[in-house]
Amino acid sequence: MRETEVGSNRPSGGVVELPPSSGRFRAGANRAPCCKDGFVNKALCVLAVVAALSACSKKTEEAPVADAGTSAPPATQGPAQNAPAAEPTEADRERAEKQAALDYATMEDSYLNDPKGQWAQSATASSVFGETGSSGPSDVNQAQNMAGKPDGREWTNDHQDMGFDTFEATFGKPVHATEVRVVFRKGNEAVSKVELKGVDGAYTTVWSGLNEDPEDRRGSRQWFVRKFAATSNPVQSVKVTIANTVERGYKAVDAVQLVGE
Ligand SMILES: [Ca+2]
Repeated sequence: MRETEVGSNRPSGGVVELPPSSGRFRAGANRAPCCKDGFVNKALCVLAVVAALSACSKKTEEAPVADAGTSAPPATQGPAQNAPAAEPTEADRERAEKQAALDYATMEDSYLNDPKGQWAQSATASSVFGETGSSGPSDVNQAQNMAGKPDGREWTNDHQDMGFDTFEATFGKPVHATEVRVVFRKGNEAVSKVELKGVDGAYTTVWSGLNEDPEDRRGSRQWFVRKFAATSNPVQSVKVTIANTVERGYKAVDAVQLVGE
């Protein structure tokens, strides 16, 4: 604080006498009669000191920081890594959807034309939609619709959220199997077990548990795929178990593929 500022803000009539070491006020030039003798004068003198100090303090609080503008970093120089990422445009989203569809087509084509893959020759199931009704199941829901390559004709089970269902697909050529692929239209999340039936009639479980495959929304079909080490014995059939309550609603399967040689 500069000395001249204190003097200009001193209350009218206030007179101050500070020790010489202070150097903050021009005490000598402002010496007043109130500081000469007597209790009243001393009291007035104390009040004057308090008033002067108060004015000085207020002045200090109000005084702007002289170098604030030069030492503080500019507000525009914040860390670049905190800047929010730009929102994708409509064109970006459309391109991403097309790319996903292309990826799906490439994946599906590799399955459909796999030289080591074969489609089921026949199929049976534990239930068929409509079998508990008075007119029985319709042909459009029969298990045999799972035979052959994907064609839009499906087997549909008769339970939405109760118990388990199974279906078994049999293949024309027994192979040392390495992979099973099942084409669902819906219900693939409910698959809970995959067994292989050898030519000797024995079943071997190659996978069981909770299906945690992410939902594939890129195409019209859901491919449930499980890979495993080549079986030592030739495989003739694939048995798949579905836990109906895991994914509620009727399940619809189009085709079953066995991979091996
Ligand atoms: Ca079919």
